[in-house]
Order: sequence, then structure tokens, then C-alpha cells
Amino acid sequence: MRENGRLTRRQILAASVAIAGTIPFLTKEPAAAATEPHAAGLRLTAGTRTLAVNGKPARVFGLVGPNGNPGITLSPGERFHVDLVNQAGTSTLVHWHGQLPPWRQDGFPWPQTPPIPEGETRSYDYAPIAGTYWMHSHQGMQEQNLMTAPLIVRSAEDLRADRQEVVLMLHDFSFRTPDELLAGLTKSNGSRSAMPMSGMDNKMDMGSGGMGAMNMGPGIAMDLNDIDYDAFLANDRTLADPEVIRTEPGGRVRLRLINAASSTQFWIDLGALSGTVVAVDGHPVRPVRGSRLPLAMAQRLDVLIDLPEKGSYPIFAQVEGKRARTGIVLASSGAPVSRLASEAGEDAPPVDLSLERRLEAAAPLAQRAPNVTHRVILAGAMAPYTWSMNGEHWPNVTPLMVAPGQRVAIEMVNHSMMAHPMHLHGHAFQVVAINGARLTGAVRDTVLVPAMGSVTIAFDADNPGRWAFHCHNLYHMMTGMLTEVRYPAII
Ligand SMILES: [Cu+2]
Repeated sequence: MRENGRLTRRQILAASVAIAGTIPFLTKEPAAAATEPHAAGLRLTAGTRTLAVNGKPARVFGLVGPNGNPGITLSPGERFHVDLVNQAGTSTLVHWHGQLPPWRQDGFPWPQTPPIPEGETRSYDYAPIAGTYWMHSHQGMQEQNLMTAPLIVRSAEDLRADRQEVVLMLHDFSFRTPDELLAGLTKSNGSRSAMPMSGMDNKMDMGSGGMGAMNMGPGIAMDLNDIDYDAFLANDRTLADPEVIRTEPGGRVRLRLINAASSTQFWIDLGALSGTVVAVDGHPVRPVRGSRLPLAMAQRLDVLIDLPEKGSYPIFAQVEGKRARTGIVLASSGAPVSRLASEAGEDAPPVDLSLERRLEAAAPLAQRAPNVTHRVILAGAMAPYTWSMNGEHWPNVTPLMVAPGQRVAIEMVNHSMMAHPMHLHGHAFQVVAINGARLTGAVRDTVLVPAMGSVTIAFDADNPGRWAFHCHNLYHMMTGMLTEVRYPAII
């Protein structure tokens, strides 16, 4: 079939079913559960699957829930009671991004919580927090190979609102392996013009526009897009063959956007529509209207959209610094869906904090001075390609110590020419300062620290354990930009 050139998505997916006999994920009976102390939870299977990307088959990982769909959706009040079955053909461990479980259930490979061997099952049981979350492997570079899925926890309010829920998960995709991509980034130690990746041509002239208070002067370049990807996916599909979601004329939609890309930030472009941002990273904010919304790696946005009477409406996600875009289409029944160009008319600007500055938590932290403030310098460069926190590279790091009951502030100061989406496990933090200017910002789990900028977050230390704190650009994380937030007396 490959000799015939590009295949249709349908042909590729049909072929993948035809060869299912060779795919353990589709054929093997579940291994006996190694740890099943009580009633079975929802079954979540880590496995592999085939996508059609640019007319070619692509073998990737996947996380399939009890109804055969990616990930898990929980009803209001339902516990996160899940049996994770590893049929991925290798050991794995899955992190419930943004959720606040006891630390041993967080899915980070600490010595105390090793990965799950192939064929085994591990059970999880905790009270989830409502909102738009996601799950991804935290083992090796499986996340880069799309071991990611939505984790949606619906609230009673969601049910009452009676809105059509649409999940849009974004990915960056390469036919090269993550190992090849990482090797390409790290092998160069010369000038950036010697770098093998074409992504290097995406330096943006910051000039005097856009970055406001940073005042870096004209001609100073900011680095975007470490990797030149082959495709950008929205719900596993490109804009050449987008998912079309049928809506009612005049329908009311809650769009749950998840940036699950490894190394790409997007501008969400609602096209002819406008929306109201009501939550970020699962946590409610005071409503903010908008039609172009920045979305850093690992972040989520909940956007309410009231559709016009009838028609078809693309929802685009455009890559920062590029014209490339992906997306889905919301179309009322019978409305024709026209072909969409995979490139916008011009490059998107760098993803920035323009939205972050406007956000206010619906439920802010109580007013309180921090008991401890940690200052963390984010540093690194494209050549040599290494990234650090306070000059240290994972795993050779000094934990940031916090104690139960403390109000903790972390001031992140970016000494590099690249923005870093910083994610703290096990805690929801509030954004309390941007470039030194105080604000009562959003409560969330991932915040972008712009090139040469600073962001301060605050949280209450209420979840004792060992917690990863890292850049969610996965190639930055893999080359050192990860540390630990740790409580005393954890063994
Ligand atoms: Cu980073």
C-alpha cells in the first residue's frame, strides 16, 4: 500500500485493524491484577495504537479508558478509582496532571514509586478535583510518543449548565523518534547556525513590540520551537482531515482545550466565534472574553462558546512563531464543512502572558504572607542544549524544602532566551506576580515564565510528599530542567 503514495486516514486505520494480530494491545487478555485490594476500578489501558499522519501510518502509545475512548471522564462526586493496566510493551508510569493525589499515586518515578512493569496493573484511588485535566506518562520519553489522554472531572455545575462538552487535545508530531530529536538537539555544541534542526530559523525579532516591560531592545532574538515537527494534531488529526463535531444550531458549547504537545505552544483562534474563558488548568477564573487565546505547554483552557444559528466554525490552534496550524470544526447538522488551509496568513507571535495578566482566580488563596520564599533561576541555551534550575540539572538537585502548613512562594526568574512552562506537581498555585508586578491571578498548575521575565507563584503546603517541579517543554525537562519540592521526614 505504501508504494501507492499517500493513504487515506481510513485506509491506514483499516490496515492497522487488519494486522491487529501482531499488536499485543489489541489481542492480549489483561494480565492478572497484581494489586487489586478491593472492587475493581475503572480500567485504563496503556497500550499502542496507529494514527494516520500526513498520509502515513504512525505507531504511537495511547491511554484507553473503560469505554474505549482516550482517557477518563468522571461524573460529579465520583472517585478516581482506576486500575491502570500496562500493555504498552515496556514499563510505564502515568501522571494525573494537575490532580492532587497523595504523592505515591502521583505517577512520578521516585525510588518509592517505580514504574509498572509490562503486563502488570496498578490501582489508584483518590478524590479528584473537578475540571479539565489530563494524564501522561512520566516515564522516559513515552509522553513524546503520545502516551497522553484527557482526564475530565465533571462538576454538578457542569451538568446543570447543560452545555455540549467538546474536548480538544493538541499534540506535536514527528516521524523521528524522541531519541533522535533529543540527539539532534544535544549533539550540537557549536554556533546555533550549525544546529541541524530547522526549527532554529524561528528566532523572533522581539523589537520593541509585544514584550512590553521586558524592554530588551531591538534585535534581540527569542528562541521558539526547538523542534521542527512533521505535523500538529488536534484530537489526533491534522487540519487536512479534521475532526468535525456536530453541534446544534445556536448550541452552547464548553470547549475543553488541552495542550498536550511536547515542545510546542499554540494560539487558540476561535475564528469567527468569540468565547468566554471560565477556567484555566481546571480552576475557575472570573470570566474573560476573547477569540485569540495563548496556550502554553501542558496548560488547559475552558472556553464557553454560544454558537450562531447554524453553520460550520473551525477552531484553530496556530503554532507560535509559525504559520502552521491544526484544529477541529464545530458544525451544525447539515452545514457544509469547507476545506481548511493548514497554514494561516502570517506567523503567530510568541505565546505570552497577555491572558495571564487578565486572569483572576474565582477562588483565590486567603490573604497571607509567605512563610518561605524560594527563588529559582531558570537558565540554559540552545547550544549547548542543557537547561537548569538554580544551576542544577536533574537528578543532581537540591530539593526545595517546604513544611506542612506553610504558605510558600516561589519566584521563578528566567535568565534564558526561551520561555518555560513551569509545572508543580501535587499543588494548585496562584500566580501572584509577573515581572515584579503583583496580581491576584489565576489558580493553576502550569505557568509560562517568559524569556528574561519572572513569575511568582504561591501555594499552601498541604500535601506532604516528594513532588516534581519542572519545565513542561519535555526536551528541557529531559536535559535537566526538573527539581523537587519536598516535605521533611518523607521516606
Ligand atoms: Cu523550559
